[in-house]
Amino acid sequence: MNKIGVIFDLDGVIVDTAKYHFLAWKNLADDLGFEFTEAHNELLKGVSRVRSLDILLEIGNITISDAEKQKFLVSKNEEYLKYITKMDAKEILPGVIELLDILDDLNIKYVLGSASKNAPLILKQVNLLDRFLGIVDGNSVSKAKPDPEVFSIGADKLNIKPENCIVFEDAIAGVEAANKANMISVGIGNKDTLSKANYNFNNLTEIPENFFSAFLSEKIYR
Ligand code: B16
Ligand code: MG
Repeated sequence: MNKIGVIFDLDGVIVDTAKYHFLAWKNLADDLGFEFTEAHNELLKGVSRVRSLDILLEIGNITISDAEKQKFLVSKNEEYLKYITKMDAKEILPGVIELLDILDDLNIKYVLGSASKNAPLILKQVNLLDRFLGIVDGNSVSKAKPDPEVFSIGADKLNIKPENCIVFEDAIAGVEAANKANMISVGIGNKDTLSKANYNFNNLTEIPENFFSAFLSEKIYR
């Protein structure tokens, strides 16, 4: 019997869409007349689109009406979609396919838990949509990460108890959300940045082959 389930974040874990978010947000900042750097873009990782715009406007020290914000959210996404619709399977990050194959072999179910409202389109572009049991994205939640809602819905879809779900995340807000959901958090990326994660790896190629089977055999099962 399966005792564990897995929830994957999308941007920064399965694919690197942060670079396209950067180009689209930078385009908006250029139009508004201020500099938006890659360091600024780090602040937007794992954060919802609406919150990202607020952070960007804070950086530019700009105040605008809600109607204008709405207009910018639409135009930013249109710009972002120009990049997304050109994506293909070559953009899947190293180690992803191997990890999904291991999970399939062990009969462990997995779902997506992403802040992105474009998550289904992105998975379709890279040919991974059919591999996931379910998708929880920015359209499915009322509260964004670090709220645990996205992962709690994921656990429901997996039909696995939260404490037996393993979450792969690259963002501080996502690790915090997984911890709040009482799940096992795996930080992908800088260990110092993601110090609150239960486990840390630089990328998915570093996950030991027996990582999941060790949980299944209850050697490190909580
Ligand atoms: P969208 P994740 C997040 O994806 C991105 O990291 C974040 O930069 C973005 O603002 C958010 O999705 C919303 O994306 O504009 O497509 O709805 O890391 O949660 O998979
Ligand atoms: Mg992410």
